Amino acid sequence: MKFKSVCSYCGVGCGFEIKNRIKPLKDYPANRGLICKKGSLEDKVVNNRILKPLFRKNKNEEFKEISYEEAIKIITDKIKASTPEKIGFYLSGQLLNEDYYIANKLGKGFINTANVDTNSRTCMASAVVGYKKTIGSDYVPLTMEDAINSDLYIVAGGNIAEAHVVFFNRIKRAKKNGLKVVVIDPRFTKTAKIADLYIDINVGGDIYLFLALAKKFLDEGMVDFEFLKEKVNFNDEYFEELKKVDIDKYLKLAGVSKDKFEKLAEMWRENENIVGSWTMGLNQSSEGVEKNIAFINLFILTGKMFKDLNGPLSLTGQPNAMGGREVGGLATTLAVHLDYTPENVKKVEEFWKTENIPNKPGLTADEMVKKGKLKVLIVAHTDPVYHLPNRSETEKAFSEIDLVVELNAYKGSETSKFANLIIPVAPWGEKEGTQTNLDRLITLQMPFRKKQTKQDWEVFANIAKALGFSGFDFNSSKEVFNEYKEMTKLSLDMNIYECDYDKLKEKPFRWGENLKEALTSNKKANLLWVEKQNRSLKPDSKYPFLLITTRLANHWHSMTKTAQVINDEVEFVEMNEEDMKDLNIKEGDLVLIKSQFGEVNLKVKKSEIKKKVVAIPMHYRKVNFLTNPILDPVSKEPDYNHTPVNIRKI
Ligand SMILES: Nc1nc2c(c(=O)[nH]1)N[C@H]1C(S)=C(S)[C@@H](COP(=O)(O)OP(=O)(O)OC[C@H]3O[C@@H](n4cnc5c(=O)[nH]c(N)nc54)[C@H](O)[C@@H]3O)O[C@H]1N2
Ligand SMILES: Nc1nc2c(c(=O)[nH]1)N[C@H]1C(S)=C(S)[C@@H](COP(=O)(O)OP(=O)(O)OC[C@H]3O[C@@H](n4cnc5c(=O)[nH]c(N)nc54)[C@H](O)[C@@H]3O)O[C@H]1N2
Ligand code: SF4
Ligand SMILES: [Mo]
Repeated sequence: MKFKSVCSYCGVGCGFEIKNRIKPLKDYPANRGLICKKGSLEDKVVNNRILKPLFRKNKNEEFKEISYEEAIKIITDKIKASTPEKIGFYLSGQLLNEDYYIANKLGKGFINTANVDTNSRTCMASAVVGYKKTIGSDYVPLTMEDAINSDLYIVAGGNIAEAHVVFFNRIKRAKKNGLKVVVIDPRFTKTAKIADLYIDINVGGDIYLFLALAKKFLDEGMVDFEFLKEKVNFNDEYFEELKKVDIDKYLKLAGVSKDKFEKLAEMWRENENIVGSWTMGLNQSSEGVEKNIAFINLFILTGKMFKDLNGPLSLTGQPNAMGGREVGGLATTLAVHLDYTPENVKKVEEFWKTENIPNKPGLTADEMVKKGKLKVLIVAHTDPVYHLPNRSETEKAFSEIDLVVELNAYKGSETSKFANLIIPVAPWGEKEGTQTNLDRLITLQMPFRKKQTKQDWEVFANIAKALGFSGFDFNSSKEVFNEYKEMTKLSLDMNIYECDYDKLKEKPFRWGENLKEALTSNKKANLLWVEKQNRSLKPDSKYPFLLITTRLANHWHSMTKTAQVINDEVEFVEMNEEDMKDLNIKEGDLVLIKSQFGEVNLKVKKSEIKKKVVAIPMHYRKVNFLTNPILDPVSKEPDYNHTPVNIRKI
């Protein structure tokens, strides 16, 4: 028998047919018959499944197998003995919408804790704030197809060749039909190799470059004032500030040559349809929100917004990062794109038939773990001990939480070392439900193996029922989805209620197809002045290099599954040739990399990377022993790409 399903790795969301092996679907909008190596090996059986709940009272004891009922009782007893603000849910952009919906309903709606956040905080939070501030809603206003069919595609701080492989291959194909590509990155990445213009920016130089470009637009009459008058809220102050920008000075600070800058401006002038994308190079920063706004402003200023083939297309990384945002899985949202206002709280209470929903946002991921003084933390489909910055501090915080519960399908996460209770759940291939890819396409994962354990939402529903809450009696993922879609009627922008679950088996559903304007109160976008900030740590004589962390095409984050089927090396640090010479280092030499937070040893790999910048794959599980704890003050996204380090040959 043949099955249709969708890849559970990245945000591209490729459609598959599964018979004896995985085959990409030709008519699927996200991949049009293409697939990458990770996706094609996704059905390989990996042998590290967890199948029985494991418990230990103290974190230094051995785990013992217990029954599922006992596990649920341990959780509910502890929840009853705690106050809501001491309870946290740490969710993931890899959970399905149904899992997210039930966890959010249980946490915010019934346990009444606002501390329900997700690993998307470390990933897309800056883009969420950027979109909300500029276009009034966390709504990605265009699609991958727009980028493919545009004239000029700009990628700033993203490496689609490794992180969105199938999309990259479609962009590469589109180049044959005339698409021009610009890449802005401190590393000459695989994406940069196909670029018509590669801009080797300094780490953290983006805001300088974007402001210099905005000033150039003003100087050269490229600002579309008609569009601004009609579609944008702006004031003179923005232009007064912009006039003060000294282009030459800013380019120097950005590390960008005048030639490259002129070429970029010329390409912007000469191309009608322009799409710009960004990922972690802009988001994971202490000024992630400002970087997002400065980039989006370029499209607003030139009127390249709210029309086909134009605009700022943030690329989400995880398969359901968008769905998590839609359901309301971030601590800063209540549910279905509704923020915490008294009216929204009331609406949601009525919908869920509950009361006492908190009236303000909860703690965000890193804060919840490190400042929340939590008694209970439930972690699902993510590995925060591995992925949060400043690992020593993370470990200390985890060891102080009374009951750490981990829902995982596989053994051996870093978080499991600090868990008291591990509950097995069904992974991709065994479970069923929906996810939203990076361009609003709701897709359906279908099982093709026998389910061996419950899936995530069932565990959350069982906890809810054991606590005596009503509204959790669901028999299938479809029933959960149907309640969720009904709830989207409360949101102002999402027409997910029009999506039919059964039809998803044949065809995905794209919400928001007809939205072609800002979602602010007067339907106009906001042009906001932002400047370069001074929040990150700076290199000095003790720590003279800047560390950034990156991804590789064939591995997925902590490599739970990919390390079992793919051998690509992840234990290396990329360095520039001149820096290697200065330190008398050869390729393959072992070096000690030290930051003020920790140290690791790795082999050196020669790379075309900006001088005094080094890069380590984030798949290397110890990478966050090095990274700094600074967060963007608004999005609370970590500054993963800005840690001063020292390098010494050993
Ligand atoms: N194969 C694979 N694909 C994945 C993932 C995976 O684990 N493996 N994970 C998924 C997830 S969750 C995510 S979030 C995405 C991430 O997707 P990407 O963000 O594209 O992946 P990274 O490799 O982290 O790339 C960040 C890029 O930003 C550059 N950079 C660093 N600092 C700066 C800066 O200050 N300015 C600029 N302009 N650039 C900078 C880095 O050199 C790097 O090339 O990938 C998704 N896809
Ligand atoms: N230094 C540095 N740190 C980073 C980043 C970076 O670029 N640099 N990127 C950040 C970003 S963007 C992200 S998205 C995070 C990613 O970091 P994580 O989310 O921590 O990484 P994963 O390895 O994807 O973790 C997924 C976990 O879910 C488990 N799992 C698999 N299937 C299921 C299932 O069906 N149900 C459940 N409950 N569990 C399952 C897997 O075994 C694994 O333990 O890392 C962040 N941390
Ligand atoms: S590009 Fe992303 S969604 Fe597509 S097969 Fe590869 S990992 Fe899966
Ligand atoms: Mo991510």
